[in-house]
Amino acid sequence: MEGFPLLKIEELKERLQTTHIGQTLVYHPVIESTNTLAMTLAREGAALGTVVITDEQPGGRGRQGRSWQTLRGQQALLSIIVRPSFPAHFLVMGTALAVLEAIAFTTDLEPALKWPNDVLIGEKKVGGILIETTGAGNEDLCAVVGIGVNVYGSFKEVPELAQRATTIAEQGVQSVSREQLIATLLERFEENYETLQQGKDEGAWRIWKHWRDHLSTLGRWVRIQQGAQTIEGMAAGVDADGTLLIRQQDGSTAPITWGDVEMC
Ligand code: BT5
Repeated sequence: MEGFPLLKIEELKERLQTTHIGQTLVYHPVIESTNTLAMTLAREGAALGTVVITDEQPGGRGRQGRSWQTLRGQQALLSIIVRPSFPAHFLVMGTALAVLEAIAFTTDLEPALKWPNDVLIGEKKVGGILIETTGAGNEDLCAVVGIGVNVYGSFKEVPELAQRATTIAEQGVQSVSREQLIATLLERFEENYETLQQGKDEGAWRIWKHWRDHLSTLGRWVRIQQGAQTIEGMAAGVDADGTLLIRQQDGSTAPITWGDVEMC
């Protein structure tokens, strides 16, 4: 891996202070997509908290068939297998917060969230999340939480990402340890996940409020693309299940549950 060392898995294990999440680590230097492998392992009955992790991911996936671009050996690329008994929108919130908190704690940068779960520094994306589920009928719902964070390097030479993507190093923090960032990310994720698994309203409410407080989308004029349809207006708020509320020019409010948000 030219110039960049591979992840030190033993060091990551030493740094990791979790009970379940990441206690089983499946590492390969190259994996087509950690989410795809994690989905296979989940169907085969992998233990709760199993984490699939890599240094290079040629087939990294985003939402809706999009791709996630790899900078070899310079990102945190992982997928976590969980079995949530709480609604999926809370998993989105708990995961986005975990990424945000891990970056904030290990770098002192101040990331923000773009609804529903892009992690930004300034206006540029530093982290993305792809949650996929498996399980039907009598099987428990199993979710694979895929996370990509850009740590070193830059996307300046990648025309379609130069204006929209950034890395932690590009934001001035060159020295962050990927092992520490990943350990902190898994710890933050575990804490949020366990809070939500307890099923108590106050825990879920705390996570919702924290997530909402970090949404840089709110108060901005936004354009939302839902397939061929575009909705434009002021991002006025989010409701209890994370639905984005858009105040349109005619005074009506459009509830948004999916789509791509562009901040104008
Ligand atoms: C996402 O999708 O942001 C979800 C990304 C999830 C990636 C992780 S890595 C580990 C795991 N295994 C996988 O195969 N995937 C997950 P979406 O919101 O659809 O955003 C995709 C868009 O983000 C692309 O169309 C690009 O515009 C942009 N993009 C692609 N690569 C990027 C990068 N490395 N950094 C920032 N933006 C990127």
